[in-house]
Amino acid sequence: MPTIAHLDMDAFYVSVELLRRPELRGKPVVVAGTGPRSVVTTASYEARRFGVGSAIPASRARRLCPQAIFIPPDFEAYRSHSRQVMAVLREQIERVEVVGLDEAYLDLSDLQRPRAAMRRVVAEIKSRTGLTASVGIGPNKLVAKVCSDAEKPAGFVALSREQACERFAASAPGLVPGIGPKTVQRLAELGITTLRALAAADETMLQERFGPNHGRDLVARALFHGSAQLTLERVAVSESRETTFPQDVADRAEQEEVLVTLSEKLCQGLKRPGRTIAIKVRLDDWTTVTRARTVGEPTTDPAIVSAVALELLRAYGPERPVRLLGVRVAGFDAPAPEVDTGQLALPV
Ligand code: TTP
Ligand code: MG
Repeated sequence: MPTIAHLDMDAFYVSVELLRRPELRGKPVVVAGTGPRSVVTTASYEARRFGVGSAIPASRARRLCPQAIFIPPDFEAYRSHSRQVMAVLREQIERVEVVGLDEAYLDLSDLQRPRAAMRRVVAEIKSRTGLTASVGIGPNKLVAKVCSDAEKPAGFVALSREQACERFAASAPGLVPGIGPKTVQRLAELGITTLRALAAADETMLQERFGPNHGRDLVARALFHGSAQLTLERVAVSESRETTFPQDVADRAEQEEVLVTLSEKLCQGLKRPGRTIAIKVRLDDWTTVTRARTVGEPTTDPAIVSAVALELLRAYGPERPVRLLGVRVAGFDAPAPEVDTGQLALPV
């Protein structure tokens, strides 16, 4: 029996802003662009009480809640906090599917005590970032997702499929992801305004109205049937930078300079420290050679990477002009914090 959790950060962008402006806690706060046509990205729970929510025009938000404090978005800050949150998930849970900056599914099927595991995850996120998250747990992604939203903020709801049907029976069909506003409208025209009614609706009638697949799918969703399959991330096994010269380079000093620049660029983009440093050298006759060395401590330090890369180049000592140079770092201990770099297929 699969056990899936969905974790979603509470009022994510606003919560990140409140970390550096704690004096705004408890107040209506809105993160929105400043242009005339900008929209609200996040509203604090205090602002939501005034009807201010994601995606409404900022001008409307100002009318609904004139006392709200408006903050322009700082996506770099949200990304960096997101990375910290996702790092906690990956450290504690083996199978993780990140679906956005502030949410992820986790496969808890193999764990003895899945709820305890998620309590630890939430506590660790709080202690490392100061941010709160809400968690839903269920036998599939649909139940988990609806549960994570049910008691925000700092919610923690675990339900079986049957319990989910019961608990959300009186809710509008739009509560369930995948049932959009247009469908909700058309269902209402048929007198179907609750999940209970949708679950009990005549499937043949729905199939006639919505098409065979959509009709069947609507009933299945209302019954909280759904997939427990996570789209797992590919773990990058290495990261590299390389460059092909416009003209072959015979001068060793020039080759070394390029290798240092490549090492610096590579280290800037490295998401995790690696143990193995390698170079790739392609000569003007297309002979391609790689040389690698493993260092004691995993590193992202450009000084170390470039020093090792230079040693490897000197030890090899290319005897013909060089067409291409590359540097690679591999041997990462933890899984990649982001979906693969697109460089998996390139062997050194
Ligand atoms: P959500 O998780 O939908 O919202 P939230 O985290 O702000 O609030 P909740 O407590 O209800 O989960 O979205 C996560 C972030 O994505 C949100 O902080 C801002 C951004 N976002 C937008 O930029 N535009 C949008 O329309 C939505 C819904 C979210
Ligand atoms: Mg959220």
